[in-house]
Amino acid sequence: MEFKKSQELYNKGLENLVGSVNSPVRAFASVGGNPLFIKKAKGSKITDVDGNSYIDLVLSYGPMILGHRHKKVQKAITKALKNGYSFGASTKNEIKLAKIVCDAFPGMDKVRFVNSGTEAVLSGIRLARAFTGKDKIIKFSGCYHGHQDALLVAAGSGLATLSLPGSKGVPEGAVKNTLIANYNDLDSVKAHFEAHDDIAGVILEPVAGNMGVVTPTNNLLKELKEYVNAKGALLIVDEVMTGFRSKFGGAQELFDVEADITCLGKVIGGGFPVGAYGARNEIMEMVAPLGGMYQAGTLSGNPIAMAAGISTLTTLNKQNPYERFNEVAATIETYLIEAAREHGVEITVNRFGSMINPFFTSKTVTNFEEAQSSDTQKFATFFWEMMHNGVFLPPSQFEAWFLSSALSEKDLEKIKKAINAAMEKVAAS
Ligand code: KE4
Repeated sequence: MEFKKSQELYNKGLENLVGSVNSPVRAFASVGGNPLFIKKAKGSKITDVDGNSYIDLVLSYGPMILGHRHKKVQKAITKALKNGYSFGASTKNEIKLAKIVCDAFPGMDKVRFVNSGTEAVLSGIRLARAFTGKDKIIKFSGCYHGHQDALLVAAGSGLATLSLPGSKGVPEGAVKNTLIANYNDLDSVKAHFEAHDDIAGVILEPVAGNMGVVTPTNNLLKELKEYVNAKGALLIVDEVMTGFRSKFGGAQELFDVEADITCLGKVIGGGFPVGAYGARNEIMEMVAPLGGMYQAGTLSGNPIAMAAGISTLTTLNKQNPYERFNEVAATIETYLIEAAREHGVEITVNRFGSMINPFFTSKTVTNFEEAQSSDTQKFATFFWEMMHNGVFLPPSQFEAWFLSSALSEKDLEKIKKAINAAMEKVAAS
């Protein structure tokens, strides 16, 4: 496999782009080598500028759940483009997408669209503070909620991959109201409530996907909701990754728990920049122009992005691919476990719905510390061999592989072959 043109573009991009990327995880820092430059994608495949084609398990880190360039989404965007790109005023499609979203999440009477998951969480946190009149927020180590100052204290995803304990440029004052708990450890949350009486809310990924995949144990979401509400705080569920992916109503539908505030992104825009936050009326009525909590955005509710979101969610709801996602993920888990056993490689596979990833460790992985015990060098070897065998994975141990409904049986056969070749390479490394 040649990466000559990607290399040329990488070098050219260094002049005006930081690391030749617009998001750190794309830099391939933790797997070595240089970032891929993509030319095009269709269905389950993505093609780089050197003409190498891969089965795509990155899917833009989640949004492309229908696969790339789905015909219904393409049609909806093309139609919307004919009316104009952005108006700075409301359009009918914002109402349409808002209804789809609020119908999917019973805990949401109203929603506000923004332009990214970061913006959705930033606003959700501000809303919890506005509604409760309290300042502190608890987050879980290893969970990543976007790059707002207050939450870059123990983030997973990019920061974990880059092993930075926080971020430069985040002032002490910005994080003094952020408390850190351990995922799947309710007692670590209770300890904070025993020590502080000004906690506005607790935020979590209901299924963690930014330290690799880490699933909640022992009814975590339900117990957290009951405890946090009893303490006069709000449960903020970050469904940027799990929303519409683990189930149409997100992890909340699966675990039968209603968040006080829900944050969304990724799939909701079908590949276009859309984030959202929502809650029941009494909470959302705090938001300007109705209430005193300010939040705004030039391109919020962008009509093209709304059209992409409506067609993506409508198509997804009709397809209802969730059972098949579970089956395909179980099949890939079997491929990984069997190949690892055959080649004597220690792995733990965590999966949840259409999110899956192997950790190169013999330990179970239920939190960030255990995730960090995995052998990232082995992951790097595995990653590159998968690439050479035509499967594009997120270039980091601390990410989730994503499935799309465009994956075919033939793709699965190719993934199986690639996993066997990659596991053999790891065993020999
Ligand atoms: P964005 O601002 O990147 O749209 O969303 C931030 C965010 C919020 N919450 C969760 C649970 C998330 O997973 C994310 C973003 N996820 C990463 C992937 N781990 C996006 C990829 C990237 O940073 O380039």
